[in-house]
Amino acid sequence: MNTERRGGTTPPREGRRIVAGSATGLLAVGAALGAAELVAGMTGSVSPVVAVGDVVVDATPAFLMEWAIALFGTADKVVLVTGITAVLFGAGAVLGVIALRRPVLGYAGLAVFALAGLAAVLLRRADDPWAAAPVVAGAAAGALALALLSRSARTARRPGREGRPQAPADAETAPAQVGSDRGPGRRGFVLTATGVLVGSATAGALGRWLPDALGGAGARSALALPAAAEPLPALPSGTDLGVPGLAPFSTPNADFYRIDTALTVPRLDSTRWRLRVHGMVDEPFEIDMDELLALPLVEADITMTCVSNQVGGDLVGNSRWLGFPLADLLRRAGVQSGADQILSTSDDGWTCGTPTEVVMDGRDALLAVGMGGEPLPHEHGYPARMVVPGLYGFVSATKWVTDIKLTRFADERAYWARRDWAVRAPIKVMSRVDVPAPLGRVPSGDTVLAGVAWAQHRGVAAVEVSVDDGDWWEAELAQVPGIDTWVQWVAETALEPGPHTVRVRATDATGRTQTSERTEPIPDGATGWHSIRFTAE
Ligand SMILES: Nc1nc2c(c(=O)[nH]1)N[C@H]1C(S)=C(S)[C@@H](COP(=O)(O)O)O[C@H]1N2
Ligand SMILES: [Mo]
Repeated sequence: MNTERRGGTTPPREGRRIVAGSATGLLAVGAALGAAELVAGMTGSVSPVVAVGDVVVDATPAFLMEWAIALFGTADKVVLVTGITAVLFGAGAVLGVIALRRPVLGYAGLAVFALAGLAAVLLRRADDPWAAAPVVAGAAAGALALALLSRSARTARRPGREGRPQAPADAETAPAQVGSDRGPGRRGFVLTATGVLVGSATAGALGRWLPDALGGAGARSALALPAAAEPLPALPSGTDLGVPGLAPFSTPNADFYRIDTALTVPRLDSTRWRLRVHGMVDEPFEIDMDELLALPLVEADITMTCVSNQVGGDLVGNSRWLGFPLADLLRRAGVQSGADQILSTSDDGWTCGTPTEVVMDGRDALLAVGMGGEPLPHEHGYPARMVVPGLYGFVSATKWVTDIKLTRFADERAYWARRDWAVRAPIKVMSRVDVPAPLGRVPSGDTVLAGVAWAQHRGVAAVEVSVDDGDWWEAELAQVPGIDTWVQWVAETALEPGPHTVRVRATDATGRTQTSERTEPIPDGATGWHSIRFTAE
């Protein structure tokens, strides 16, 4: 029952007002966010928190961005979204306390945040008729929660008025209620609060998973990919040496690295997806998913690499992609002369500039819909993305792509090019040691060294290894289906017990050997030899 204490141990009135008020404010913010997520999920429009985050990212100077990325790595998005949410909850707590005395100020505060959210979503998605819906729903839910909770909190704080029984005659219970402003009133508040909390959490979770769970026509689970018009043969045997610890030749979708600026993974609906091809073209057009899937699709084995990959890093992965040749799509539009840049834009506003000549030179540049035998995972661009063999992802691999504009490099700069990264960025020849693991322990005697090497669209001609600064010798290369993928390499050597170092370098098919000079990823990709230390015992 009531755990009322008396006299000096009762918190002062002011303290209770602060507790009830801040709880009210926190819960009202929760209700607003939950409702906004639910409506965003149902209407397929952008979440206001994400939209505000995008605005913050866009407004952040490059040096601060780099600092944040250096500090938080790929968790930078989580940090930003958490930060925005924390600011909202902090402001909510303060407003909740104020609102207990001056309700109008509480609603005014809510309105200010709603307007900021509205500005952010409209900035991001002026063309989406549903853009404002999540903010409106969030503001309504927030106001309702604020009204319910502050009424309940005020009731709880007013003994002898609404919701409080008159001091009962029963001597047993009377002491517990003398001077108390709790009892049923407080219970009412706790009940209301619990209801609001559960409701908001449920709404938020539903908003995130509803579209997929419902499995509507546009959900990823409902998308049936056609077979390629000319399917590729199975991978040649011997592409995967099966050495334990060595990256598999085909990266499973679930293990494929993920790099993007999206604050939360965009979850698009394929029935609402459209790609617009326009700019310096003779015949601009739009294509939807039904039309795209009706075209003769092709398959290609392509290894993607992120320019941010450090020497020895794992921001690289290989898959069999299904899609339509980008060059054919552009030919349909009729590219005008001088349009040297393909400026592609994702649903969430990220932009990417790709040299037109590279896409048109006959390589398997794709508008991809499938990856590893499945529709693209949401994380990797569902329902459609670009993949261009030989170019780092930031200048070629737009996920959730909805707009392709033919333009000139001299006229427009894409997202990373505006932030001091290169404009043209072919993938550099690179090799990595996977086995032994860094600082690993292996049995002495005959030892297996293994790894991967890549030089997409040129091909890897040779991989050399050197142990303990000794002579370079050539590793054995596994099979590859073409020049656009990485290749596994393996080398065997006899080792004395003790500490050892192995280093590796690759040479591409144009005769260019990986340089020993160590450079950072910015602006156009890291260079240097990968070496690892290990112990034979
Ligand atoms: N929409 C969008 N597409 C994007 C990016 C992005 O930030 N947003 N990042 C690019 C970068 S830098 C890389 S390396 C690849 C990574 O693709 P993945 O996450 O499927 O591995 O996506 C590219 N496509
Ligand atoms: Mo990247």
